[in-house]
Amino acid sequence: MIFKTHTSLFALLSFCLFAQPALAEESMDKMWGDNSVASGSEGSERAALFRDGNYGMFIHWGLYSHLGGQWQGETFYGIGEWIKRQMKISDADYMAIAKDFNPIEFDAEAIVRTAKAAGMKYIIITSKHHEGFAMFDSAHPFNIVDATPFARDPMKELADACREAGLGFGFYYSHFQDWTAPGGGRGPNKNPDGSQATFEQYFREKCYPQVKEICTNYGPLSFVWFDTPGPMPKEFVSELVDLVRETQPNAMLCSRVGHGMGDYESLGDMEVPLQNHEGLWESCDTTNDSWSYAWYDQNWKDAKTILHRLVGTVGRGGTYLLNVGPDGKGRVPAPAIKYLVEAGQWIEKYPEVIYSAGSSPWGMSLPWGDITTQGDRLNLVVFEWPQDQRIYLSGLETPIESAALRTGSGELMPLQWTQQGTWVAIEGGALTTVQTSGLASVIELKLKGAPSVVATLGVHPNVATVMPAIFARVDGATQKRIGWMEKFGEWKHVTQVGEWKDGGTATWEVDVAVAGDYHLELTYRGEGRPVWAIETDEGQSLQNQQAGTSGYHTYPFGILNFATPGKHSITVSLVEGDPELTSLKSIGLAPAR
Ligand code: JFZ
Repeated sequence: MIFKTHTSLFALLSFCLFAQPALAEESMDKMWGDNSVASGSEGSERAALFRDGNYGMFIHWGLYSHLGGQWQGETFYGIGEWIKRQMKISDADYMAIAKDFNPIEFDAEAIVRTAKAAGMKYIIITSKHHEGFAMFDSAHPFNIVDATPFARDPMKELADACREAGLGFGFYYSHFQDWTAPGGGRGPNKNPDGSQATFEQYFREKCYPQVKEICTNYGPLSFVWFDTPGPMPKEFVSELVDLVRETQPNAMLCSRVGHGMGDYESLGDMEVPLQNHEGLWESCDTTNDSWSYAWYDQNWKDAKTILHRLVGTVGRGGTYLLNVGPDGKGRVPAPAIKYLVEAGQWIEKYPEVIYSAGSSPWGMSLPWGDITTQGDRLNLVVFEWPQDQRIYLSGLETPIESAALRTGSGELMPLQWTQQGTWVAIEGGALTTVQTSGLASVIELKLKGAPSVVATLGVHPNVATVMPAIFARVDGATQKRIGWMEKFGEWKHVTQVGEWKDGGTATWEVDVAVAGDYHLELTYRGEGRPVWAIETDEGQSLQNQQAGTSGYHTYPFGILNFATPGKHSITVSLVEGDPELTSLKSIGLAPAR
């Protein structure tokens, strides 16, 4: 997923400020600047932490944390660090907040302890976000040491604590957007003396000198995470890249530096991709909804959700960067710590599932969980045990050497497996509730050689299978990735099939383990009451009408029969309904009992 289009994220964000339809069909290439990466970093030494760690902590912390999503008694429910811009707080009012910012409870060592207990290998923190406030000691006066009663440099404290504990450390720096510095992206366009401010001026007077400060005053950095390059000219990005390379030869640059100059790709926020993705990449996510602290935001990902998203990201071939937002006193919210540590205790028992683990040969998640690899060994991570406690795998060509459930105390409980055509069923006979409860179980499958898999979509006989539109072959319709903000700054992305022409179809090639009846459901959005037709290669068909709603909704369409197991195709077409407004997100099949 490499976007070469130079339409900027900046442009997209502006678009979304003014038009916020629930489902704006914005293609991803408009959201990003050039999100490609320079090649050659993959095997490098500086990529080692990133490649093998697979899990890091992101921290959004700034003056906005003191507001916590509230200004003059009113709550802003979007991502908290955007409050200045979204609530149109004046520069003077905003800069004055610094006088009240006194995060006396900030405890760098406690944060490092949490990250370690969570199983994370590094921390990346906002040294300066779009608001323009430096959370470090800077020659520019709008900083935490000179402008607040706190008068400490928490970045120094955190950098030291990370080094002490053997964690990697890196800085986020908003290089284009600076809302309070004259000439900064979306900042004031006039200088205090009334003269015109330019981006070059902001770059020379603030951005470049500050990047030099973060790169020279805090010891070795593992990452410099620039963000939202917008329309920033290449010459400036090059200067920053050169500066980082000279001063921090071991720092990894994320693709959001712009102009294809990063070492690794940063994917769209808050998502685990559906398909395996090549190269070095990261998915950044939040423990709740907002990146920065927001007083109302209690939508925490629990330990199981954190693990599922982490294993899913590693299973797709990536690295998971998970954010916490300390409050105005410097405290990381207790629920975030609780769930991170719970997930960390699980990782401590099953480290090989995460660290230095490879992606799943199936190229996608599976209905019961996900898979990571260590050489010839597969880690089957079961998040939802089917009732019959059988785990099915389709298309595995490499013979199995052994199968065992890891008990978590280092013991292996042998499991049996049976081959049924292109499928393997793994079962324990009498797995107890204890063995199948907990956050997730790990089945270790040793293979007689490197895993070889025919990655067809498997229709599982004992658990519902959802098949997203990204896996469909589309003819006479448009398969497209769209993104929208659900709340301000909360990105959602879907690959859907829409713009149906007459006779247009979406077809899923599937491998059915067991012949029989399956409930078929469609997830789509639309208007009025669309009519859909579904047909299999065996001539089994369904046609039915359901409601069309503005958001994606799942509707049952009937029972579909497969007379024989094995390879089949399922073809969906829109029979009636607005061909432009009706879009299909996924189909699902659940065994009828
Ligand atoms: C940016 C910031 O604006 C935001 O405040 C936060 O720091 C986040 C981690 O990064 O927001 C983005 C950047 C890129 C996309 C979406 C939000 N994107 O391309 O989908």
